[in-house]
Amino acid sequence: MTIYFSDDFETGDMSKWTATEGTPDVVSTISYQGSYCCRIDADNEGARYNLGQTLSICFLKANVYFDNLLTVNAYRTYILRIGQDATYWGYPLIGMIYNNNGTVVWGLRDDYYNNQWLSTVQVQTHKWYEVQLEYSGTPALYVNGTQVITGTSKPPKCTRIGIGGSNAERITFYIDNVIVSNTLIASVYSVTRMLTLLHSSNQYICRNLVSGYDVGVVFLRIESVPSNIPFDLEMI
Ligand SMILES: [Ca+2]
Ligand SMILES: [Ca+2]
Repeated sequence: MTIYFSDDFETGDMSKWTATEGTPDVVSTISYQGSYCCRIDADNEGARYNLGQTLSICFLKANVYFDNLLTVNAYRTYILRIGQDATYWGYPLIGMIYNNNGTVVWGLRDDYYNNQWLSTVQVQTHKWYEVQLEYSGTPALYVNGTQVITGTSKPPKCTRIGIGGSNAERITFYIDNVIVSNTLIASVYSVTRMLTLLHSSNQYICRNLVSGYDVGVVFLRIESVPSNIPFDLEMI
């Protein structure tokens, strides 16, 4: 696995990003991990990072928390962006939330070809989500380790990633633990579920431990089942 970029915002600022857009701020009032995360609460607010290369495949993962949700039908808020930023917003592939006739759901949007695809998975306030956006032959969005929607088109190039963006209703949300990789990044939800199962049944052999990874049979010695993540697995 190659990690192209990560930010847990524990620097207390947005200094890891190539550029900020609007005025995203780093706050200590809430975080998924550590003391800090990024707060976005305005339209066209976020940040972007120049990968310094053109990728054919890319995965962008982050933890996201919503203070409030979209109340107006057909309004959308961008959370994660992958693509080219030749222009201001760069017509990226977007992981978003969308008000679909009163129900706020997770969705995927290709700004370049003006396509969008909506899942049926509802979004809730006041809980941390793990969201992952896949730029590949089949673009996809994953929420808490489960693929919720796929797309059929994508921007021609992947050179930059971003958080935030279009947010005309100006909802407030928080982002922590941004990571960009060349492979699907393991979901802590899959691992946590498996560890709980293993712990309760005292079984230490499992298949396909991590969603998206075909690891075959692995043997684990579980030192503990922590209430928070990340945690270490020791191969024996
Ligand atoms: Ca943090
Ligand atoms: Ca702001």
